[in-house]
Amino acid sequence: MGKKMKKVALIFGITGQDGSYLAELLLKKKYIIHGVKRRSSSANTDRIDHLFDSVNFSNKNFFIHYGDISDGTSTLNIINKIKPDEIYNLAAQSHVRVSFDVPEYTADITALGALRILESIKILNLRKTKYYQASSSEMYGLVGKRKSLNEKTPFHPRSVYGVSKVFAYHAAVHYREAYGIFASNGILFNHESPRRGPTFVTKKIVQGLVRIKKGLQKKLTLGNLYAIRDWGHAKDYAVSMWKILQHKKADDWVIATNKENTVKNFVNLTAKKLSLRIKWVGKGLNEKAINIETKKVIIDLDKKFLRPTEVDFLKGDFSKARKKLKWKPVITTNELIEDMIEEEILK
Ligand code: NAP
Ligand code: F7E
Repeated sequence: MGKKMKKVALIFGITGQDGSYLAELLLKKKYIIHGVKRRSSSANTDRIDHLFDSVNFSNKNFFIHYGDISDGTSTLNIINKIKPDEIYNLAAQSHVRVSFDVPEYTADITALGALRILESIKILNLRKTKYYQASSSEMYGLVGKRKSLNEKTPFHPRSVYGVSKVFAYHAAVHYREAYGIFASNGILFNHESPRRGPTFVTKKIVQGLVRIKKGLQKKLTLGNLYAIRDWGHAKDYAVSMWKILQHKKADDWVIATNKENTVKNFVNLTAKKLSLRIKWVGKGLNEKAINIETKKVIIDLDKKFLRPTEVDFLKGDFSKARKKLKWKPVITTNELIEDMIEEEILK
């Protein structure tokens, strides 16, 4: 009997928040990992530098390749060279607000990028390669009733980011139905971590309030305080991605915590953990938070952080994943905030 072959995974978007947690998880599971990094003028491997030799771009089980999912030839060549067991497509222009400014670019990367990977699997006739699509709760968009959303809830996206994710979702379903490719969608609700990009609201709040506490910043400026989100921890959600591809058949899965919080609640919870006593005053765009001790305004609002169309409410019902994948979130919102604060304080 020969030695059991190690599984090979190819991760598009390995330099992002989720890519880094997924890479850590798969290395622990003894995978050989290939990651695709796009060329940038300054370093973009901060989140994965601890996993490989950044000079030679590799270690024994971890290899980085230059590539870009806007480039169909490079995408096809990488997939052909590696012929992975599993492909995780986490690459995207992932910022909703930014998608209003760069819609065509967002669609090229977030929608057509997914198509390019699926088409490569088809052209190369990789019958055994499984495909994971990073789908998003932003696909739901405008929700009628404020109830938990599941795999059967219809989509009504509110941004080109959301529209692009709906395209990529349906592309995965289509390649599954038309060509028998094992293509699954993880419909992930918001998930955060110390590695979250600085312009997403949770990181912006934690970073801002920690800096205010340290006396390094005077004020934090936000947009809509009343949007409701279901925030989980990216580390838990990386586990779900892997489980989705280990399931016996390709399918679509909601991954969430089924808990809701407004942006304002997230601010209040973070301020409390930092022992910053705040009081909210004013209405609409004039709403502000005052530091009770110093009497200074430490949070105000600016309309530049509002979106032409907002997604007011997102909360996910992950019963299907709980039952069939035996997945559930482990890290609570409070622990998530503590984890984010801890990392920020050490900076
Ligand atoms: P992220 O931190 O923004 O990471 C996105 C990754 O995509 C980065 O590695 C980025 O590279 C890469 N990328 C961007 N354009 C690319 C291109 N043209 N070619 C190749 N790679 C490219 O996002 P994340 O939070 O980890 O999310 C991972 C995926 O899940 C994304 O598809 C996102 O849309 C989706 N999603 C996220 C959430 C969430 O709450 N985090 C929820 C649902 C779905 P650089 O490092 O060079 O920028
Ligand atoms: O906004 C409000 C904002 O940018 C959350 C991405 O990972 O999750 C993420 O998209 C809420 C929105 O995330 C500010 O209007 C208020 O209602 O952190 P965010 P998002 O748009 O929910 C989904 C699931 C993804 O798939 C995406 O890739 O917070 N908000 N004030 C603000 N948002 C930002 N960014 N900045 C503010 O100042």
